[in-house]
This record gives sequence, C-alpha cells and structure tokens, in this order.
Amino acid sequence: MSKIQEIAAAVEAGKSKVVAGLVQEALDAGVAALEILNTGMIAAMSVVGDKFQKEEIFIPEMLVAARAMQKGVEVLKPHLADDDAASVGKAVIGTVSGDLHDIGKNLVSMMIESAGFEVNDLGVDVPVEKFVEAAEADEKISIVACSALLTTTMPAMKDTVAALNASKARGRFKVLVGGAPITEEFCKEIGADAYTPDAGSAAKKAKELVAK
Ligand code: B1M
Repeated sequence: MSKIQEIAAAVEAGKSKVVAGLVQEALDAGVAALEILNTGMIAAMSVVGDKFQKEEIFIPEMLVAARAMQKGVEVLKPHLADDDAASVGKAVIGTVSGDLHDIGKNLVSMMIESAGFEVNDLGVDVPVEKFVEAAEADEKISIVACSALLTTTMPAMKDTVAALNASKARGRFKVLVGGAPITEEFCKEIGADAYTPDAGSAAKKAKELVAK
C-alpha cells in the first residue's frame, strides 16, 4: 500500500491519531502537499460520503473521518501556504445558515489566507445578518466568501448573497461562492460575483477579483 493509500484508509477509518504521523511521513518522503490533500484525504472523504449515502456508515463514522482529515490538514497547512504572498486585503468567510460542514470552508480560508488576505472566519451556520455585519464592519474587506455543502442550504446561500447585494458597502467587496452542490449557473442565478470548485481556485479567484 502506498503512503497516499495509507492516508486515505486512515482518514476513511477515522484514525485521527495516526493520520498526522502518516501525512508527516509522506511529506518527509517528498510527496507534494497538494497530492496528499487531493488524492489522499479529499478522495477518502468522497468515499465516506458515498458509503453514507448507501447507508453503509452513519453520522458518527462521518464525524470521526472529518476529525481525522482535520488532523491531517493541520500538518499540511504550512506546506500549502504561499510564503511569498504580500498582503492583498481582507476577507470574510463562513458556511451559510443551517450548514455545519466546515472542512472545505477551512481549506478555502487557509488558501485565501496564504494568498495574502487577512481572514475573518465566521465559522459555520452563519446567519445572513452576521455575514452582512462582518462585510460592513471593516472598509478593508474586499472579499466575502460563502460555502454551502447541502442542497438544503442553497436557499440560505441565495438569501445571504441577496442581503450582501443590498448592503450599502456592496461596491467595495466581491462575493465568492462554492461548495459541493454549488455551480457556476447557481452563482449567476443568485447574483454572486464568482464561483470556484475548490480551495486553490478560490484563492486564485479572490486575488483576481481584488486586482480588477
Ligand atoms: Co454531511 N453531507 N451531512 N456531514 N457530509 C455530505 C455533504 C453529503 C454529500 C453526504 C452524502 O449523502 N453523500 C450529504 C449532502 C447531500 C446533499 O445535500 N445533496 C450530507 C448530509 C446529507 C448531511 C446531513 C444532513 C446528514 C444527516 O444529519 N442526516 C448532516 C447535515 C448537518 C448540517 O450541516 N446541518 C451532515 C453532517 C455531517 C457531519 C457533521 C457528520 C460531517 C461534517 C463535519 C465537518 O465538516 N466538520 C459530514 C461530512 C464529513 C460529510 C462528507 C462525508 C464530507 C464533507 C467534506 O468535508 N469533504 C460529505 C460527502 C462528500 O463531500 N463527498 C457530506 C471534504 C471537503 C474538502 O470537501 O467540503 O466539498 P468540500 O470542499 C471542497 C469544495 O466543495 C470546495 O473546496 C473544497 C475542496 O478544495 N469548497 C469551496 C467548499 N466551500 C467552498 C467555498 C468556495 C469555493 C470552494 O468559495 C467561497
């Protein structure tokens, strides 16, 4: 079994205590951080999601897999960061109301931070008003990033973007959306500025949007 396969198996089995060590071993062996993230850990979470859908596993197993992934991400974090990034502005990020998924949002937060933004992470289950307050609280905020992982919380994303679009400060920030059920089409439909499918492209897009 390759190191990446070992990491994927450990994440899938929710072995929090061994994941960090395995990730470190892979890094020491010269495996790229992004490969460990995408091919090892994100792929494992996909398998976990499929098994949940087929009712082969249940919420507790999903939760321990999420914890194991987070342990691995902590080890990867410094290796994913772009040390040369100059400060480019401030961003607000959160998972929309009713949604508790935060692994993808945390990755986006980390990548945006490493792209040079100072990030105010509002956490999960963020009410519409809290997004708006945070966006308006600081005139240096240039990006507001909203994540949603459930089809049932897509309406909350729509409400959040509508409230942000009605904000008196709308002229100075761009709204970025993403998460598994979100599409380019949905982004356009709800009036957000941009959609990206993953954390790396979210950071790139955030930089592009503020450069405009
Ligand atoms: Co949940 N869950 N979950 N879950 N869960 C999903 C999302 C699901 C697809 C599983 C499935 O059925 N196959 C399904 C949603 C189905 C749907 O809506 N179509 C589901 C469900 C149904 C539920 C519950 C309703 C289950 C229940 O209670 N019956 C419940 C809802 C709770 C709530 O939120 N109110 C629930 C609960 C949970 C846990 C709490 C147990 C746990 C979350 C723990 C945590 O996040 N701390 C959990 C988990 C772990 C998952 C899966 C297995 C993994 C999610 C994950 O972290 N993936 C997930 C199945 C799956 O994703 N395949 C599933 C890894 C992560 C890196 O990917 O978050 O997609 P992701 O982020 C990606 C991109 O989406 C993107 O970048 C990241 C990659 O670089 N991205 C952005 C994300 N946000 C972005 C923002 C951007 C740009 C890109 O710009 C701003």
